[in-house]
Amino acid sequence: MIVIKNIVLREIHMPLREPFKISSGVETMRRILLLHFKTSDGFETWSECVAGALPNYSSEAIDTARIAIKEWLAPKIVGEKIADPVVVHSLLEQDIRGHNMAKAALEMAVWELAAQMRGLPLATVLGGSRSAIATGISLGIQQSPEKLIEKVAGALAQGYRKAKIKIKPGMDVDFVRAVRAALGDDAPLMVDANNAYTLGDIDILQALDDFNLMMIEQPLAWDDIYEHSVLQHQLRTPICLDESITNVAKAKEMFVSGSGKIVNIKPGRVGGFSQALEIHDFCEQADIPVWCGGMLESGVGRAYNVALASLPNFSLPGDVSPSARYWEQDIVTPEWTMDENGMVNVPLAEPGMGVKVDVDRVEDLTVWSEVLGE
Ligand code: OSB
Ligand code: MG
Repeated sequence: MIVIKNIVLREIHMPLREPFKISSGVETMRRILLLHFKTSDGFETWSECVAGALPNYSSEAIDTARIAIKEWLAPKIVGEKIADPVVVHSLLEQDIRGHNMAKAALEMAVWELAAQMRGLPLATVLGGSRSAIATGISLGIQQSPEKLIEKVAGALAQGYRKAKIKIKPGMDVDFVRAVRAALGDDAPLMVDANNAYTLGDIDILQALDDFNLMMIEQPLAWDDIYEHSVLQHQLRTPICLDESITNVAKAKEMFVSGSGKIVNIKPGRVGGFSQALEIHDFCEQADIPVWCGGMLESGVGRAYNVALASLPNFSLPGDVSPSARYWEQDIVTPEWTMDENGMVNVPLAEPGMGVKVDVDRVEDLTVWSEVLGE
């Protein structure tokens, strides 16, 4: 039985090593909502809410997540007897619509506590089967094709198994053509549009078909399934949905309507691990490959992503780059590292998420904090 005694909610500020630009905005300093949990029998854990500063990815943002967690979600679980982490998702869904990232920060922490209590690695409790994760890099929009070529070439030389190029209208076909020409036919490339196009842009999107991309991620509206099906039927390149897949029912809609052929699973976007596992299992039996996306997480959020990405149907490289790709210094020890073959190890040597939080560093980075519960 898990009983959460209290949660310390805090915001930390972590400067990114380089600005991260997507079609809907740029991030230079990551505002991160961190949660620290204590149970009635002395277990502790940390989790991260992956909402960004602005609601430009989903409708959530760090400020809405703070209110959702404090006012509506934490009160549903603090002090309650939780027999198993699988029940938390439905507890949080009860009468609260949306706020998936806020829900996930609570739900995933309960899985981590359960892993500690069972004496098992988090990855094992989730059903993971891999000891290392193939890793891709997500590259923000660059000023010029030359700059982008340099970034992609550098990343592939470091060992990354996939390079994801952010695109937007006017910075798409020419950029991708230049990278393909410079790096050759075999370079593992994909693009992510973060909703920057409409069906009216079919010519641009079909032009991308010439570059043998692994996939085109979320070209159309953030909450769309239908128009992606219209588009997929006119493209050879597989569409990968990210923003639109907010629960397992959306993955089923994608499958039956042919809106895409690949799913990017981010546990934050889908409300936590129980939905992430359901999506994983559905896609596995429907023969849809999945991979683990990222939200520029600190080492805490990354631990949850790495554990999830160890499941068998995560067959494509995930956006689970090592700490040094984002931060001068991460808030966990050991920091996340990647080997020269682009692999990040799944921590399997000890119970739980496998990294320790550097509490002094977190204190230094804290902007505000508050205690929920006793
Ligand atoms: O669309 O996958 C995305 C970051 C913030 C918001 C949306 C996205 C991303 C990324 C970053 O692509 C991936 C990473 O964490 O490395
Ligand atoms: Mg994306």
